[in-house]
Amino acid sequence: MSAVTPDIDVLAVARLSPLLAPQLAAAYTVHDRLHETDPAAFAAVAPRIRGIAASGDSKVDVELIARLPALEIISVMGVGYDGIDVAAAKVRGVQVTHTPNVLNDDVADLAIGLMLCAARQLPAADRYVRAGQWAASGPMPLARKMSGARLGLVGMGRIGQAIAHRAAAFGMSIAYTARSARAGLPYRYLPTAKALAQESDYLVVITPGGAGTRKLIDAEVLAALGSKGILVNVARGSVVDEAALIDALERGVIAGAALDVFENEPHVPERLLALPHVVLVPHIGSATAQTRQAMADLAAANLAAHFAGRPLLTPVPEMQG
Ligand code: 8YV
Repeated sequence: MSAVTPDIDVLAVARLSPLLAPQLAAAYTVHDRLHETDPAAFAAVAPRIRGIAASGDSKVDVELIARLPALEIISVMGVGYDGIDVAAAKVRGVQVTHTPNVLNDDVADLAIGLMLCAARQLPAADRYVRAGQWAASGPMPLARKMSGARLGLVGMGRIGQAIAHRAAAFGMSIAYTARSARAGLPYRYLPTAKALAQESDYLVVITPGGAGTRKLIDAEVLAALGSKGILVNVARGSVVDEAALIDALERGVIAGAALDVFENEPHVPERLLALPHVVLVPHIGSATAQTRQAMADLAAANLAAHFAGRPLLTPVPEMQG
């Protein structure tokens, strides 16, 4: 635990995890979403704020950064930081940190779980038993086999590699797309999401969000995935054109989907809710007690390191070098 330095003011821009909030409260004066709840009080403390505590889905835009002249660091509890204007932070000399690696296993586990759920229709099977349909109507319709199928990964970073590693144990053939081929990996590289979808039974999205990947998975990619294909998204809702996805699911352009993330969380479109063969979970990729503890500790440790003048543990790549 870092030394108590209540003279340091930190703005929490997200509802902080209960695993992080006490750590920060013990070390700093924390202003909990004051910029949203009490603009007058925020205006009074804004000049003193030296740190921001954010989560993976927080927004920190150029306007907020401009209102915080003493800001030195933005610590994100999450690997994704697409909501943070890193360029604006950089211009101001504000550090940005995130929590990579500690959540790789959990997100990869969830991706495999969602593939199995969509392939074998596990949530629907559970509902079938509970509703008494097994006894009333006999066996369920047949599902789809996952082992040995073709997996296409959109994104081949640390989590993508963790998913591939697991998928290999299911005897899946593995291909991926990314901005460029990654040296030293035993997986086939395809230059576009469409080319990858064409050769995949399961298309798993695990690429960072942000402007560079917005609606990368569009109607054309979904058509290429085809009527036996299943889409899994454990990245960001912004990477998939949600309207095109709903349309593709309703019209049988693809077979199914399993989604951990959505365009406008926590709101999930009614039309998606109405589709029984779609598996929906509420952004739980990293949501285990063990991993959230590790993420909270790392987010707190980055702030502590900064304010103690030590090197940051996990600055975002744009801040390195
Ligand atoms: C959570 C995430 O949404 O790590 C990320 O990028 O999306 C998630 O782990 C969140 O950041 C938890 O604070």
